[in-house]
Amino acid sequence: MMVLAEAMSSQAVDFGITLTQHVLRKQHLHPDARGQFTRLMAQIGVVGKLITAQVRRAGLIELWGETGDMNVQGEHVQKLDRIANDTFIEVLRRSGCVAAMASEEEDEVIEVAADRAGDYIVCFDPLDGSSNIDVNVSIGTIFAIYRRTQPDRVVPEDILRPGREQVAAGYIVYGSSTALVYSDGHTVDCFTLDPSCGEYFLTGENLRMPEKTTMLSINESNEPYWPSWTKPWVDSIKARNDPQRRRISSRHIGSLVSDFHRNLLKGGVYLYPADSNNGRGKLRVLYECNPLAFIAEVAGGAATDGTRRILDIVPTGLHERTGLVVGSKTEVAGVADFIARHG
Ligand code: FBP
Repeated sequence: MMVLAEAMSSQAVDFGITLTQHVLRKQHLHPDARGQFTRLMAQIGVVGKLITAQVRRAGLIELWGETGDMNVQGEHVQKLDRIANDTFIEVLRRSGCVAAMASEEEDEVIEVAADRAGDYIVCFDPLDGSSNIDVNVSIGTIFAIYRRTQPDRVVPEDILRPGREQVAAGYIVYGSSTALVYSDGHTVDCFTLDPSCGEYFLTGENLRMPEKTTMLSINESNEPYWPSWTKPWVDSIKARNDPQRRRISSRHIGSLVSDFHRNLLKGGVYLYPADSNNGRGKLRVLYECNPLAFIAEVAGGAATDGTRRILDIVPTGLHERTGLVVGSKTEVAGVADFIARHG
């Protein structure tokens, strides 16, 4: 009887590694772990589920369109931007793991009341790819996690600090499925949400960014505004294609998180230079560039603004922007070298 039960149970319980189980089994890598990071990652998973539910039903429950407000970025706030932002804030506030947070949608830092505060600081872009929300193209959430620097109060240096101080970073893509990718600084791992049981299962472990670039991601309509080095560099990439063989193709989804995810899996370089139209760059250091640069580096890739390593930038403001080049190490080094030669 026991043998049958065992056989039955092993067949019945054949399932993958969940997000929480994975974070738990990696706790030994963090000697001072007390379980708060595990709880925080689980709560970020909850944010992903709650936003997935809204995104999937948006067209049915009139969640497309704008709220009529403008955010601190000077952008029209989409209804789903607002919902994703409020959801992230409320879940983190209740988690007991966070002392303060900064959001792309919020003017100021949000501090958590002392009786609910925890050890971590979280910076996030609640919904990246806003221009794609209403047209059913994949969008995402991006987050960066730091340890607070003071035990009893939050200081500006808890937020305005170089990205290399992140203890973890990740993103959630709301595409054909919901995928959560995060790195704790040791590996980059991908989880897919199983809507039938509401659990994230490990579907990609220790992801490595392919060295070979097969995809170019840049908005070429910005060419009139590009700095002098960008066009010759883009042409040099296209020149890799010849009559015998096409070695490189082009994709610009318009959702950084989705373009980055594809390039992480398939090999590619994403570029959004600071140009004469967006001045110091379009993308935000804290909410977009730092977390993706952290993941790229752990996966063997690199990220630069053309002259500086993204993770060494010390932001002076909550909504500081920068140019971004992220991709394989060789490709990013090639861009920096190209800029140095073409200025
Ligand atoms: P938000 O949607 O969070 O504002 O992000 C900026 C972004 O939409 C990126 O996701 C994307 O890569 C880029 O801007 C697209 O910009 P553009 O439409 O100028 O190509």
